[in-house]
Amino acid sequence: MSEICVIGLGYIGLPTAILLSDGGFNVIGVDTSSYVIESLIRGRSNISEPGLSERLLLAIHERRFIASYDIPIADTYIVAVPTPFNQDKSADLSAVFSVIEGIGRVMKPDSLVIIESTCPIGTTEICRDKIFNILRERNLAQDSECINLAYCPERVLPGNIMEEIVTNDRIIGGITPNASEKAEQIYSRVIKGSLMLTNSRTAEMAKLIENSFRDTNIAFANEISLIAEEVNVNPWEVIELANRHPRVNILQPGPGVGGHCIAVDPWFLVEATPGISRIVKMAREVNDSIPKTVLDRFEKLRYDCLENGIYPLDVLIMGLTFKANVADMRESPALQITESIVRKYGDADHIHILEPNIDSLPVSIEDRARLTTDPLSNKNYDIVLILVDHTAFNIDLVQEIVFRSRHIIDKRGLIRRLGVKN
Ligand code: SAJ
Repeated sequence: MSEICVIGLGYIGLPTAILLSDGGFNVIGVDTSSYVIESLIRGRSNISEPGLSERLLLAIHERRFIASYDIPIADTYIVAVPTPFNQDKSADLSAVFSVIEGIGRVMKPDSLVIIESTCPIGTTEICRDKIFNILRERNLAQDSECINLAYCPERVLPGNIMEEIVTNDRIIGGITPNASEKAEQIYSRVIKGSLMLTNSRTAEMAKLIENSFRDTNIAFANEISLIAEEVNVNPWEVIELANRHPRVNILQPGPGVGGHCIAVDPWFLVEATPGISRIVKMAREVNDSIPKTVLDRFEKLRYDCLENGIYPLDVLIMGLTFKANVADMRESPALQITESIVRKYGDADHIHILEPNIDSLPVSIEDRARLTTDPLSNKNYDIVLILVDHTAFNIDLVQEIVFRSRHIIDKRGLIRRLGVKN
């Protein structure tokens, strides 16, 4: 039985490992985090994704999947470690390079290495050179053309990963045509979508432009919403009406763009071609500026309350995660906004947080805000911020909260979408 080692057991690596293990491969999952490995050894998933935990438990029970700290000798390696950005927005590839070097030290010369982590254009070629140098030192390679390395970006949507990981079309960018074909053989065993073969640079760029496309379009929606508010037009209504044009499809405005992908990846394009990627850069800047506009609005409403002798203010914040129906708070604009409010006005008796996807508040706000499971236990709220449109925020709940609130900042258009009377 062919052995696959998946390195980096996060939102992409773990679902990929389980997909491959269900597809008949023996899978060894590797991570450096003791929390991740210890959770997995006990059969518990370290990430929350619908449909994952049951399949994980079964794969561990049947020993089709095992978790380890060490990179083993394997037929295939899949790299799914994070590629964050540095303070100056340049890509931090230290995790990818360290894993590639670790693989190089143990791999067989004909092992296949696949990189799924989002990377700047040209990274796979650098990785090929690193692997080649190590294999040459080990007297296992004379020619870098023999190395089987491919870049195969993931494109699954958090919240629907277990479905999309099977059905999405995939890009396979081999460093050589032979490497592409080898990677295709692996993915074709478990993926129902089409597999499209190309070179590594094109595959790297395709991943970056997919997320930049979305970021740019969300930035447009956010800018439209700021214009609409300025000229006293409902942003959601105007976008809904414009979208009735047969060739217009504007995305939804929000409190900003979060998550570990869209808020990060466009910077890799900007870093590579700073003078040219002007729209990409500006979209990032527009989206990054939105939380501040929400805070400015909050300050105005707070001032209005104080003017009317209301103090202390009861504030309800609905949603902390980066988007609806996930527990992930990475780069979350909702969390960023909440942290600013708590930093300035934190008070565990008066800042109420409604976030049904978490059991405890992040450390940054835990002492000066309260996680509530029953927002209706409070009689009235002076300011309510709707920052995430979780399904749990249904019409009955939102209607009751609206009745009890003096001011509402609805950054998701939930009131209009649910048909709540305001
Ligand atoms: N958002 C809006 N308005 C919208 C859509 C999204 O404000 O109309 C916000 C969300 O609230 C969230 C952020 O954008 O804060 C990102 O959410 P998302 O659902 O658009 O995307 P992600 O980050 O969960 O996943 C993206 C996906 N990429 C694309 O849709 C092009 C996914 O397919 C990728 O696999 C993933 O990035 C990734 O890993 O790169």
